[in-house]
Amino acid sequence: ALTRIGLAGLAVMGQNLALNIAEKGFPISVYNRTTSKVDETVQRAKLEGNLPLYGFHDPASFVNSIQKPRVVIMLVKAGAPVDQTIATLAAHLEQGDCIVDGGNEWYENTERREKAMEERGLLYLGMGVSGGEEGARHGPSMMPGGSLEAYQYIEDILLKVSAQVPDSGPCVTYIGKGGSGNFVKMVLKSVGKLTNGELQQVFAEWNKGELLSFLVEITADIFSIKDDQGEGYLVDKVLDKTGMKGTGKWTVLSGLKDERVAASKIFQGDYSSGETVDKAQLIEDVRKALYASKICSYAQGMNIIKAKSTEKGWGLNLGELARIWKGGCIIRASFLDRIKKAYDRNGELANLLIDPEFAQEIMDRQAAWRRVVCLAINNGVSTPGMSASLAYFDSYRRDRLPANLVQAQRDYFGAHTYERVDMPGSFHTEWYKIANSKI
Ligand code: 2AM
Repeated sequence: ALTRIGLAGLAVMGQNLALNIAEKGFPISVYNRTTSKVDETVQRAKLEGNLPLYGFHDPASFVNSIQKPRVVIMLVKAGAPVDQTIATLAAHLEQGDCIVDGGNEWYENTERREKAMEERGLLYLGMGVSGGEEGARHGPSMMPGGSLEAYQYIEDILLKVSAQVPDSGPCVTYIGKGGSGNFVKMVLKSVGKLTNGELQQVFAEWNKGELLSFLVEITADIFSIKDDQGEGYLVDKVLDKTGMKGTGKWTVLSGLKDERVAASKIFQGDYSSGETVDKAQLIEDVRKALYASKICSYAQGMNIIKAKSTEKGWGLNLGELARIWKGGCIIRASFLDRIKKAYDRNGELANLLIDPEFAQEIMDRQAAWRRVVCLAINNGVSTPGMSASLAYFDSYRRDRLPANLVQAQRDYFGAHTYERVDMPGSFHTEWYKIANSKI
């Protein structure tokens, strides 16, 4: 008998997603360039409950084992490997068949491939999958974009395979046309002298309220784990160097461990301000500051997506995105419900910050937020997230910014012209001549 769907690319994510699909009752064919991984996956399917998963060592018999119209999900390395895998598969696919890229692909590559596939009579989806290997195996958040027809072929599978959140439903929705699925996925991050035990309690307590989220929950857990190789807590033994799987490749300062160690010797000194700090007040302030900062980072993330959606005409539904992120992915948080409601109230909301409920929450927390950032600055502690969020808020709420000076400078050095606050039109001034003729 033919299988319902195929999956090519059996590294960790691919294996787990294939097993998840099989476990939900959809017979699946699997293939990988290196055939030992095919056998490994077949073995796992046996051990994990005789799941309906069938392995193939060559692309032709793999493709021919799938019922028509055929759907193949690819989970291979982004970039050239995806093009190579498409070429291998497409040689055996027929009109109306469909390829789904479930990797973290750059959205413009997805758009290019979708067009190329369309010319060959094939359908294409670029599907962001969030939740790591655990999510892939037991329920990820899935963001499929591209051909709506292709989405409809596999909607029944995706609805069952994705994370299931009570009251919110399965964490999947058709995102929009083109590369929108991959784009949306991409957008998807000592003063108080608290002990690890106290920190564990603080985070556990926070997780009961408005900050309830996966990241706050796991942080509490982390502060409770003792080191099994020696004295003390494990978290203090973990090297402070940010690792990356390749999901985000931008340079971050925390990666430059050796340089930081050298700089710390040059800038030695006592950075403590000597202020007396009330621990209970500080904990309460940090909780509020964290919440306000979170609103700002979600506002910015949503606006990046919104701007691209407008540019590309994708017509994305931001409230739906908040809903499907409630399970599977690391940003899952009760807070996402509130974001969904804000967009349900007003689908054209210019910025989350000005939704009446979020605006009030920011107002109620800004004094605490400013106290925390000031305290950190006074003590030489860097708080990049909280202070950048505060700077964003303080810029966004201003009706006039010092950008007038930048415009004047641009007109001075490059005659780029400027507009005026009091009359329409484009103006240029001979700043240099006027300034120097006065001397
Ligand atoms: P492999 O096991 O044969 O290396 C993650 O690296 C996944 O992408 C693996 O399944 C890997 O297959 C696959 N992959 C990487 N480059 C590939 C390529 N050029 N063609 C096919 N699959 C590739």
